[in-house]
Amino acid sequence: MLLSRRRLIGSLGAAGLLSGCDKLGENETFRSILFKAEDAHRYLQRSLTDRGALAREFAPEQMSPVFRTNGTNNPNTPDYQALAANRFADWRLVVDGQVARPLSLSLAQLRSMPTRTQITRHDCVEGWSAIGQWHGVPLKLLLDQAGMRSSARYVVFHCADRYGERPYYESVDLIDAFHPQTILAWGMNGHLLDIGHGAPIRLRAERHLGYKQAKYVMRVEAVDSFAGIHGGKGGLWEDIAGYEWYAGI
Ligand SMILES: Nc1nc2c(c(=O)[nH]1)N[C@H]1C(S)=C(S)[C@@H](COP(=O)(O)O)O[C@H]1N2
Ligand SMILES: [Mo]
Repeated sequence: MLLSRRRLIGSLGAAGLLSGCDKLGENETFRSILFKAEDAHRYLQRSLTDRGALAREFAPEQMSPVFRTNGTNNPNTPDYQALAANRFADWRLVVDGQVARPLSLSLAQLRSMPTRTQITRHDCVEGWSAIGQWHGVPLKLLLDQAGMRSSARYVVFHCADRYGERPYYESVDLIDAFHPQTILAWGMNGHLLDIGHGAPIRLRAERHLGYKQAKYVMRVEAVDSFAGIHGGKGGLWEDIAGYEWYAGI
């Protein structure tokens, strides 16, 4: 957002400078500056008002040769280790909360649903980025199948890994839950998701920073508020480290 505000000032400044200068409007250099300002302004409008806009997608040759892992890279609970030892054949994703029809889906069932593939850039607040390809089922399809109730306001992701007593958890609002690039990814870079990156499934909410991209998702819960979710701020880092719940980029 800081960057966006700077862009706003920049683009308003440029537009203001040019608006009174009719003759300059015929000058090629000035015309190109004007158009750049317009582009910046359009971008800004989107980032401020169009929450449904798509995150940038990249070409295969732009994928990072190395995509590092961060946070948990192998949940150390006996339950998770048992699921992993059996290649997640016994794993089930639960979709519940404010839904008419709670779901319990196997990895095979998730993989047989319509798949979206997208190459996007992951931005971690700790100061690194990587471009990777993700394969997964749009979250919208699961919420529709479960019959999400109109009382739902947020979708919470409960993960297998623990930070002390708590699991990792994150959440998004319904705009992001239904965003076309919000998927539960079971694959990465053309293969099944590995444990380091969140097997068997992890969230990709591409308009958000890295800590929103919950790995090792076990349960998707539709809620009307965060009151009953741990510290009440909608995510582990929000509750214990003061991170912003809205991590839009
Ligand atoms: N379950 C879980 N999800 C998580 C984390 C974590 O520790 N546990 N770390 C987050 C952070 S801060 C980042 S940057 C990304 C890292 O994803 P990667 O390991 O695939 O690079 O996962 C996010 N999702
Ligand atoms: Mo991160």
